[in-house]
Parts: sequence; C-alpha cells; structure tokens
Amino acid sequence: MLHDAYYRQLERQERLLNRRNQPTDFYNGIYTRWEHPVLTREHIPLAWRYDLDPKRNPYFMERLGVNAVMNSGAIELDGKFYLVARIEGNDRKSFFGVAESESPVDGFRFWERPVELPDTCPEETNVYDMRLTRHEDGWIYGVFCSESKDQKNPDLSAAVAAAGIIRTRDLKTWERLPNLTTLRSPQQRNVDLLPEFVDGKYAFFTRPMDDFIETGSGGGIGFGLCDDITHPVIDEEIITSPRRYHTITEAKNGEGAPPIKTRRGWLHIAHGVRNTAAGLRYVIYAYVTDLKEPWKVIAEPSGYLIAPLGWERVGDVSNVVFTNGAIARDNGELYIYYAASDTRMHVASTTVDRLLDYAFHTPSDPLRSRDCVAQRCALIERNLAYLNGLGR
Ligand code: M1P
Repeated sequence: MLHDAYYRQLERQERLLNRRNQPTDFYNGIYTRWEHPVLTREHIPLAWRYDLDPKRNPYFMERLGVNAVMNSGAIELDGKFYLVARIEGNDRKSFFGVAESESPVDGFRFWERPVELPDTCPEETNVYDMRLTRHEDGWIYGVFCSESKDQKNPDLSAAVAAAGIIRTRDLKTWERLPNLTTLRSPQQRNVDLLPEFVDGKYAFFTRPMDDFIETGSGGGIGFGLCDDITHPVIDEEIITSPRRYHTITEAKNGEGAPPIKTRRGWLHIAHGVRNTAAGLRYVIYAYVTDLKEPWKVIAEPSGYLIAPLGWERVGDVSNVVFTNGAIARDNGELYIYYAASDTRMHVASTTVDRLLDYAFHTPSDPLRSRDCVAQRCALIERNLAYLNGLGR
C-alpha cells in the first residue's frame, strides 16, 4: 500500500510531464523561445527522492531532495531526443541523468536510474556539465567537469577542475577514460571534443584557467590536439575565441554545445561572462570557425545570442544562461538547450541556416562606443534610403 501523498505527487508530476510546450511571442528573427522549461527538479522521478515504503517513511518525506536540473548535454539517437542533465542534490553534489523524449521541446522523462559513472578518481568530489560528441571514430563521448578539493590550498572552497572523459554507444554503458591532461594549463572547465579528427588527432576546445573560478592568464577558449584519447594529453593550446575588454567575454568565456558542422564552417554556441555590480552575468554567444582549420574564427557576430530574460534571470545563481547541448537535425532544425540561472532547462529553436545568416551578417564588435554608434548610424542610413526608395 502506498501513501496517499504519493498518488497526489505522481498525478501532479504526470500533468507536468504531459504538458505540451508552445512558442512564446518573443521575437528577434534569430530563434524562438519556448514557454515552458524542458526539465526542472519537478521532473525527477519520485523514486529518486522519496522512500516509497510507508513503514520506513510514514510522513512521505523527501529523503534525498533535488535542488536543480540544469546544464545538459544533448543528442538525437534513432529519431529520439536525449538530454544528459546535470542534477544537483540538496547536498550540492551533482550527478547525471538521461531524459528521453519523442519531441525536442517537451515530454522529457528521466530513465529509471541515474548514470553511475565509473569511479576512477578517488579524489573527485563533484561532476557536472556533460557535453556529448558523436565522434567519427564511432563512439559517443561525454566530456564533463571533474572537480576535486585543491589539497595544496587550505581554503575550503579551493578546488581543481579537470575535464573527465567517458564514452558510450547507447547512453547506457559508459567506459571511463583518464581525465584530460593539459600540460600548460593547471585547470580546465567547459571542454568540448570536436566530432572529427584534425590531422588524424582528437581535437578539443578547452578553457585554460589558472584558478578554479578565475581564468587568470587564460586568454579565452583554446584549441588543442591529442594523439590518443585513451591517454589524453594536450601540450599546446592556442586561443581561438579570445576574451576582450568591455565585451560580453571580458571576465571569461567557454565552449557550450560541441561545434556543429555546417556547409560554411563549425558553428559554436558558447558562453561569455562579464562582471557587474550585481555579480557575474552569463550570456550565450555564437561564432564560426573554419572547417579545415577549426581554430580559426571566420564569423564573429557582436554581442550575445541569448541573454537571461524575465524569469530566466532568477534562480540559484541569478542572471545566468548557460548551454552545453544543442541538437542539429538532418532537416536543418536546431534546438539549443540552455539552463536558466543554474536552476532549470529551457529550449530555443531555430535552424542552422538562420544561425549561419546571423553569424555571417551580424556585424562584429568594433570594440568602441564611437565605432558602435557609427555602425548603427550606417544601418539607419541604409534603412532610410531603402524606405525612401519605396516611397515611404
Ligand atoms: O554558475 C554559472 C556557471 O559557472 C561555471 O561556468 P564557468 O566555468 O564559465 O564559470 C560552470 O560551473 C557552470 O556549471 C555554471 O552554470
């Protein structure tokens, strides 16, 4: 016999899981924002949170609460959509869970059990933010942040971030490989694996950092090659998308979804961070790199693609949008999954063609107010001339 409260919670959850999503009236011509989050902590199966046996849990209390569901890797397999979500328990530790749907915008349900990563790093305390890459070698790789206490620093919040690597063929059985070693950067987070070899080597987009929070001398998003993914070592990292003064990437930046191959180049959907009096502000931006030389930026629209809007601005870490997963379908549709304020998962939809138009035709940032206003005045003049030509 189950507790009455169980049936009430189950019914409530079923309503949420069966709720259809719909586009909002937000418009910028670049993408569509969808009304409902695709994953929240309310999507977590009851059996992961409650002890269902009334003898052991007469009050039907949450025994292991979930605080947030966020930063999810994404992939389409055999026509179904999968999010490998970062699930953060009330105890602050994150783990991964696979949610599946027939639709890219709603209906995501977690599998019966969370992912149990092979435990190969005894010092590892926390894992989060998996990026999924379907590689041409035949494996699906998950690259995630593996975090440990910095034993050399007595400060209790001092930590070390490294890129953990696992691989699978079905999202069910995972093989763990050694963490990525970057010989010239003491810390790494937001690392992505490119789906194709470059010069016969595995190609990673990295984010060299001196420290757990501050990137320090790390100049932006890096690129490096590794010979053997089963002993992954990168020697040199070159900066591809640099941080710049008084831009959306001034404080730091990092790769998001693994780069998407398009006819015009590798499309990157990344995040940029700036500092404000109210703390850090995270936005999502896009850029394109060369197909043959993926470290070379060939389109760099100015400013952000997605910034926190309305209720997206509020959550555990407010004023943050963050992506580490997108699905580009064979029919050209593109779904960008992004977390709002480290709390819940949203989706924006567009097409690869539309984002390429955005990337190649949005002017790049001239870096000074004077030049930005000149850029805008040039647009206005062209528009006035065009309207005049139409006789308006
Ligand atoms: O809290 C915002 C984000 O902070 C980190 O990103 P970055 O390494 O660029 O600072 C990540 O830990 C991410 O998980 C988090 O959403």
